[in-house]
Amino acid sequence: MKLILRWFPGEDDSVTLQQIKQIPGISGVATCLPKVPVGEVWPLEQLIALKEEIIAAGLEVEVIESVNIHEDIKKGLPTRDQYIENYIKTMAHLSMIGIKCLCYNFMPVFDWFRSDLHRQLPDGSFVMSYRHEEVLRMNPLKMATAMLSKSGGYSLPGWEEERLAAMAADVEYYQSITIDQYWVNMKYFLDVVLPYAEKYQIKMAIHPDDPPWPLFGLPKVITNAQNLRTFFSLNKNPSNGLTFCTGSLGANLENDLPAMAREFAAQGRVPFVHLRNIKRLAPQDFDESAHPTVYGDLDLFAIMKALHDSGFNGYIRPDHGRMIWGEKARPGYGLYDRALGATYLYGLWEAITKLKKAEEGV
Ligand SMILES: [Mn+2]
Repeated sequence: MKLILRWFPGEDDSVTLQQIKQIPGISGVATCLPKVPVGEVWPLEQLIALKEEIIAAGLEVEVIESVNIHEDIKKGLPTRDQYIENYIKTMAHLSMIGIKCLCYNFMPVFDWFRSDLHRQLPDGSFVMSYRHEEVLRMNPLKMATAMLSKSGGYSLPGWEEERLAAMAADVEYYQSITIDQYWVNMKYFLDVVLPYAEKYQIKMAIHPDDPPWPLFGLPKVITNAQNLRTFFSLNKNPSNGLTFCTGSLGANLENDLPAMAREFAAQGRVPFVHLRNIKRLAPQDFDESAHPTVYGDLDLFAIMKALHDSGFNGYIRPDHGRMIWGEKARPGYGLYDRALGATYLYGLWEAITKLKKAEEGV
């Protein structure tokens, strides 16, 4: 297991590589080239420069989060082939700098939704929160404008401006296609891309839908165990994997996360894990919370144990943190609470490992 932290290059992050290097247990970062427009090839020179910057700080870069998928691929338009070709060229470049895991998502139009990016908790910390009724009262465009206006000047991953421009037309398009057609479009992409991923020794890791339920009539498919089984049945290539994001999947009360971690990690389908906790206030309302089990509804120990028992050997990162100690940063991506989360996760992993060794009498 390698513990990493997400980091955004090019002065689009309040957190520096030097600060990340000082967090106990962290071996590297998950990063991206945020300025390359969706659908274009990531230039090799920029990737080499990015890697050199990270290596110079004493950190590794083996995970990319994310190479976004052009909407034409998700829509299944004839123009998708060119974008898929570009995706494969990007993967070739990523393999040249030693990338081993590629996180992506197949969510229509938007990567994630919150109704509030700065909700204050009684302890004075600020968290991102989701209230279903509030979201339903907005249309997607209002939602996007509200989220961007509260991002504190940082880009919001997955909410790139070029996406927003075409948003209204995109939403209408997706409302007109069936879930079955959406699966077909996904399979088309996987069937072309996965043989290359295998050749380049890159594990593809699809991120679940966040939140994991239908919104605005858009198809949402990476939401629960049954749909994940469907997903893995689309293409059995060993490079076909999942980013097991506990905060996303955990928003659905019916998802048994330790059982899901056990099932999919044991099949070798989990190269990357996002660990965070959430506090549910109603079946479809939640606040993001501090990582330790007691602060939320997800049993982080049980999830870690399930991964450990299943021989998990991939990358883990603490996911969103709260904003604490007066920090100003991109919502969810400050230094302090993610560092606390990282050391908590590191401690859980050490304890599970040592207890098992003691039990085995090693
Ligand atoms: Mn996540």
